[in-house]
Amino acid sequence: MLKLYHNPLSTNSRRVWIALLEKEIECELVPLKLNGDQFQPEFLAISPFHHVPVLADGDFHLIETLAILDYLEAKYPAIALLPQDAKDLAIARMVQMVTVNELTPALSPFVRKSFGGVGDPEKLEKAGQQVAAVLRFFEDLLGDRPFFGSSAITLADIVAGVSVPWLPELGVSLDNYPKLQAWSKRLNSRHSWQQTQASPELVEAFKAQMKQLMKPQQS
Ligand SMILES: N[C@@H](CCC(=O)N[C@@H](CS)C(=O)NCC(=O)O)C(=O)O
Repeated sequence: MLKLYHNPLSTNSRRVWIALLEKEIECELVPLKLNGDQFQPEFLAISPFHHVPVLADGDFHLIETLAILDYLEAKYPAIALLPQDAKDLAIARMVQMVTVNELTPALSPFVRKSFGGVGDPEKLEKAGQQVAAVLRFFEDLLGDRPFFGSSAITLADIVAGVSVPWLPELGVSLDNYPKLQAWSKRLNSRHSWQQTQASPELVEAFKAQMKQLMKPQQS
């Protein structure tokens, strides 16, 4: 059976976990606390950059979320999570890359602020503009279809769909993006999203830990 080394609060781990559930692939979950256990030699041997997720298929160990998703799609095609049409396939890949390369880095100041950190107004303003540009791009790209490049869920929805629906919690409103709002609702109601949602207790404990860590930087 496949093994997924993950952390319940890791967005990247969640993407792979959701894909496994959507594709109905059985998998053993191996949780890491990321409290230093990711630096243990046994884990570094399979994940040299000490990150989760790691997918183990027998002796084959795979890191990097997008590579893992591609592997699952190629090895388990029965429930397809990528469109066939050339343009739609490109849209699905584009959304994955824009999420990782444009949206995710711009979220850092918002995440920091939501954990009680002191937000640098200039950085927040710049990051806010970048997030808005991504949301406008995604809103237009979604068009009148329920999912990116498809009438059925794709890897693009999985990759963007653990970040965009989280934005209101970070203080970024989706009010100006009605299509993305409806799409977020659609995803949040899926079994795979609900099953992989971190418990409120876990989220609160993590926030408290982050606040503690950020204390010296605030004084
Ligand atoms: N590029 C990697 C990034 C993975 C990543 O940053 N994982 C975080 C959790 S979301 C992690 O393991 N952090 C702990 C650490 O780096 O020590 C991917 O897409 O899988």
